[in-house]
Order: sequence, then C-alpha cells, then structure tokens
Amino acid sequence: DTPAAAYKPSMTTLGEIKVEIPGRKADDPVISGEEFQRAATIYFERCAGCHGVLRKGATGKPLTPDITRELGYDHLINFITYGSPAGMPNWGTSGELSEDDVDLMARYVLMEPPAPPEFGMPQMKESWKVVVAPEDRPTKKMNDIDIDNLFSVTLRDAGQVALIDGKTYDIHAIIDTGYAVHISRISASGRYLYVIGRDAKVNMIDLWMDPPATVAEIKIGSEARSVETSKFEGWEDKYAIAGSYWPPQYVIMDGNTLEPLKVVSTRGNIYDEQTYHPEPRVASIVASHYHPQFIVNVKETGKILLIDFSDLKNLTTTEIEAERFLHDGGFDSTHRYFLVAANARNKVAVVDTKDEKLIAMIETNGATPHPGRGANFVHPVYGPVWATSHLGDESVALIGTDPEGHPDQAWKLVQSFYALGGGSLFIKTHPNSHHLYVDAPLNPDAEVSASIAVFDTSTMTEEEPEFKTLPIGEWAGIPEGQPRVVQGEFNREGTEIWFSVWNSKDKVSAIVVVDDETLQPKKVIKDSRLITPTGKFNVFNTRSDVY
Ligand code: DHE
Repeated sequence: DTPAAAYKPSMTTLGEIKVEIPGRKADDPVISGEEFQRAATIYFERCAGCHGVLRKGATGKPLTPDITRELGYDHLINFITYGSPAGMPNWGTSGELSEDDVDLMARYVLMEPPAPPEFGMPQMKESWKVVVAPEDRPTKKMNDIDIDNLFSVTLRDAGQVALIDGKTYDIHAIIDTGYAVHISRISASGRYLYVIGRDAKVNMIDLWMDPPATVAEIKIGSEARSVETSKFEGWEDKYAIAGSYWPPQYVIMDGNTLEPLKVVSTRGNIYDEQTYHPEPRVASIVASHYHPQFIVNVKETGKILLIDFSDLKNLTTTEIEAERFLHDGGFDSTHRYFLVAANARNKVAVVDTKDEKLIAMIETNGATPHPGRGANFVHPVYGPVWATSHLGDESVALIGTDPEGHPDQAWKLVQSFYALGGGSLFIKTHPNSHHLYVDAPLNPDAEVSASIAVFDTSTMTEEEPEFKTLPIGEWAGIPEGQPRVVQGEFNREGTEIWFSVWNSKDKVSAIVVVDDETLQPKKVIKDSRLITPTGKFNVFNTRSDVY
C-alpha cells in the first residue's frame, strides 16, 4: 500500500472472505461465483472501512442496490476510476485497481451485499492462545528497559510493533502482531501492552520479560480498531476489552490471559431515527477513571455505552444518546470528561464520566473533526481547553473544559484557527510543553503532508495565532517516495516529540524526534526494520491518559 491509499484497509493480508452469493434477481449483472468472491474480498479490504460491510454508509456514501442501480453501471465505473473531491479515492487512475477490477467492482455493487460470517465465542476460543501462562511469567522486571519511557510503534504493513527506547532510541524488540496494528494501550500497572490489528487480532505483550514478548493472543472478529484495559482503582489490569467493526460487537476479556468472557453485539437502533441498523461498528474505547466502566463509542447508532464490568453476569450499561458517526476521542486534563468526535456530523460530544451523562454536543466549525485523543492545554485567555484538528479542512477547534474556573467558556467552541491544511489526522501537546503540533498527512500537497504546524500556546490571544512549519519529511532525508508525516507522540518527560515519516513499504521510512524547546530535529531514527511506521504510543503517557 502507498500511504495515499492507506486511509482504508489494504489488500492481501486480511485474506479471502468467504461469502454466499445472495439470491440472484432477473436483472442482476452477470458475475461468476469466483468473481463475486474476489469482489467481496476487495470490497471488504478497500471499501468497507468507509461505506460499511453492508454498504449502509458512514464516512462514505451508502451503496445499497436501490441507490447503485439508480446511479447505473457507467456512473459507478467513472466514480471508482476517478474518485471525488469529497474523499472517494481515485482507484482506477491511481493504478490501485486494474480496469478489469474497476469493472468487477461496478458490477458487484449493483448486487445485494453479502454479509461475512459472524464471529462469536466459539471462534474466539478457537483462536485464543496463552503463550506464556501467568504462573510461568517473571515475578519481577527481567530487563533494564525504562518501561515508562518506551514507545510502542506500529509497523503497519509489516504486521509488527517495534518497542523503541525513549532515551537511547534503541529498538528493544520487534514483535509480530496482527496486520496494521491500529492502536496500543497499556495496562494500569504499566506491565502489559495490548495491541489490536485491523484483522482483529489482539496481542498481549509482557514488558517485564527480556526481551518483551507476546504472552497471549486472540482474534475477536474479522475487522477491528480498538482495545483498552481496566483502569479504575481496584480493577487495575483485571480486564481488557476490544471492539470490532465486523461483526459489530465488543468482547470483555480476562486482563491476564485474554480469555474471552463476554461478547456483546452492538446491533440495534439509531439513537435519533430509532430505526434498526445491522452494522453499528465499535469505534474508540477508553477506560473510566471514576467507575469500573469501559466507555464504548458505537459509530452508526450514535450511542456512547458506559459498560460497568464489576458484575459481568448482570451487566449494567448506561446507553447515552449522542450523535451518529462517533469515531475518536479522549479525556480532558482532569480525566473526568470524555470528548469524542461525531466526525461526519462535525460535532464533538462531551460525557461527564463521573455523573455518567452527556453534558454537551458542540459544533466544531470545521469539516470532519479528527482529534485522535485530542490535546489539552491552558489557553492564556480561555483557560483549560481541549483541541481537535479536522480531516476535511485546515481548521483547529478549541473547546473550553473548565466548568468551575471558566464557566462561560465550558463546553463551548472558544476559538477556531487555521493550521497548515486539510487532511489532518492528529494533534498533540503535553503538560510540560507550550507547543501544539498539528499534522496533515492526508493533504494532497506533498510538501504539506510532509510537514507539521506548531503553535506557541503560551502566547495565544483572541486573535488568529501564527504557526511555524516544521519540514519533518525533509529532515528525515529520505531519497525516494512521497512519505507522509503522521501522529506526534511525546516522550515521558514532555521534552521531545516523535513523528512518523510514513513511506510505502518498499521504501525507507523514519521517525523524526523533535526537541520541544528548540523545535529542531534531535534524532532521525532509521532502521531497515522500521517498515511503514504510523501510530506511536509512549507507555507512561498512554497509560496515564496524558495528551
Ligand atoms: Fe485510525 C485511531 C478508525 C484510518 C491511524 N482509528 C483510530 C480510532 C478509530 C479509528 C475508531 C480510535 C481508537 C481508540 O482510540 O480506541 N482509522 C479508523 C478508520 O475507520 C479509518 C478512518 C479507515 C479505515 O478503514 O481504517 C482509519 N487510522 C487510519 C489510517 O489510515 C491510519 C493513519 C494508519 C493506519 O493504521 O491505517 C490510522 N488511527 C490511527 C492511529 C490512531 C487511530 C495512529 C490512534 C491515535 C491516537 O493518538 O490515539
């Protein structure tokens, strides 16, 4: 995959999806069983991330046959070949699909979508492996790694994570995982690292071992994005949870072995229309600091679930009506409030995790907010704020988060200003830093997508702030390809920030470490094993929700 095509799943590694051809209708296009199978696999791996497996639409338009037949074969061919400015990739002209495949996909979407198989407890149990049983694990840390300052780095197309030392920049271990690990999360004790691949494989890695290694693994579905571990006092390291896109469900697992304990479907009714949706996918998940709860965001039905795990037999769930297309989000600096983007609705929902209710729904004045976990800092005029950038335009939105000290600003959009360009995915700062970093990896301009905008938060006023542009891609000194610079992550001390310089898998990639004080490059980490680095997660910052 090239990075340009990578904002959706890529071919080859998820494997063939076995589906039945639904009953043929008289005017169905001619398509052989073999072609149908191939088209279903291409669809699942390339298109489903945006349009949904059942083609009901989310970030991408709905593509059910009533709609596609209205559009017609020729229109579909053009659309798939050339894409659209609204975000549909140009599959044909980019060369990622051959002319024959474009023709195949146009015929395929004229037909009823097949549903891939369900994946329940028996399949999970079959895939579950305890590689090192708890009683055989070390009783103390066996290595001399400063675990709190370790970074777990996704090596996307290699299906691995790299564990990189935050001080020496040495690679302590490269660990095989599922394909394209989406996120890494750390147990409350800091000992275990949980990662989840796009293919819904979860690895549990023991950071006390020398070298750190996988101690348990499980597959929880066929496509997934999120994993988290229990953090509330008294429940540290007790449970893990993973959410999947297909089938739409979450599973609560034993935090020590990944034994699947409870699988819950998220299928149900959309919060506002109250009509049934067959594919409400699980987007971000965080662990509450106020109750023994996981906070699970269900995309298509627009519901935020507060799942109380203290009694799995008598599971209590608070179901909050929020907004459709919930995606990514994080806590405010006090960890009491959780802010999550309803991205295709240009809104951010705020949940008070202490009082267990929705307290605000805020328009961000931008297109498609995409915060990652967001960025918290104290604005000289507005006090504590949480920030998001946007996928669809160049704006950054600041939301007031201090109802006690700044009640007039709390849960309002207090400022909106411009960064480098549209196509931003992640924004980052640290309590010890006075800089706010904004990426733009999906910007069509190669120079913009390889740069980072940085703002000085200590001098912000009510006026539009100025920013500096850091040419991270240039600093990486990569001769070939068109690498994109993505997702800043601070070290434990908050003195340096790491950026992935994400090239295609056959080309050199790098991680550029920037000194937060001088804004100059401090280190370029290059290694033939660093294939397509994307997300990076510092152990301390991730486990303590510092961002
Ligand atoms: Fe992500 C976070 C889903 C594409 C890198 N991504 C998330 C989360 C979700 C999500 C639900 C929040 C997880 C959580 O916090 O529990 N991502 C999706 C998609 O559905 C989407 C749009 C399309 C797809 O088909 O996957 C998508 N994401 C991408 C990419 O193309 C990225 C850049 C590279 C990749 O891995 O494929 C990418 N997503 C990330 C990263 C995070 C993330 C690095 C975590 C950021 C953080 O700081 O928390």
